[in-house]
Amino acid sequence: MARKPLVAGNWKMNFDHLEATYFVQKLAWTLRDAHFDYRKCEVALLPSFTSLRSVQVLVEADNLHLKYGAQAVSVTSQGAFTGDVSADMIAHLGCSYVIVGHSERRKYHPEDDANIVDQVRAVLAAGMQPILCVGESFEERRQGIELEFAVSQVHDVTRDLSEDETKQLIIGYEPVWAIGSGLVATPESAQDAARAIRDHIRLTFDTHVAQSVRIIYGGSVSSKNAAQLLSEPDVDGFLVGGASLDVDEFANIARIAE
Ligand code: G2H
Repeated sequence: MARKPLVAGNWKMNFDHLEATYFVQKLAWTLRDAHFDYRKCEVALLPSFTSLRSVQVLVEADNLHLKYGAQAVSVTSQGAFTGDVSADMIAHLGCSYVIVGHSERRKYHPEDDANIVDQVRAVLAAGMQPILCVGESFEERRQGIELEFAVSQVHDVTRDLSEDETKQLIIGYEPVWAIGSGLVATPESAQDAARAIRDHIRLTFDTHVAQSVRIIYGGSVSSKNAAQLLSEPDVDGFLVGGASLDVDEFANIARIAE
């Protein structure tokens, strides 16, 4: 089954809403001038909460084919949770995706496995797709347990999901040591991890579910390494951090995945 590649820009805590608006316009123009075919590759931006409404207005007003989403979500639907943003609030802004379990969230916020499962459920219930991030630290790689580690993080979530829910997952394999470091996984090791995750889903569910799930790579992706990574059969696109902050560089990565 052919899976449509996804190139998603994780802006992290960068760009205010004016900068986000400018970026979206410039990216849309750049891709239009390059005759980018959105039927061949999904392009998504994941701004801060404060920019989502501006991005929505622009995308709807100009009928852009860009998708967008949020970087985190509350596990509760409403109430006295100061500072939290619910999945419904995000969905009502036209979002398609929410990142769940990014290693920076796991590190700086109390997001344990149970909380991550609840986030995934909240995102799915609101009709969006979670981009579930998994991946080993340098220490796990040193011990040679990187595949088991990534698979166990996936298992912690999928064991509580139905087949239909699992099909909606996008899994971001992001080795922690590659995040923002300039060190990128070799295409072979990205493929090994993606294949191990896909095999696990196949064993837990079936081939159809396993072939439906998109597994994207994240960690120091750039236009210099994107083509090789994407030539691997189980790598279905990218979660791009630093390189997504430069319009031309991000557009180049999208064009490689087109
Ligand atoms: C990993 C990635 C984006 P970067 O966090 O999710 O960031 O491309 O800067 O390594």
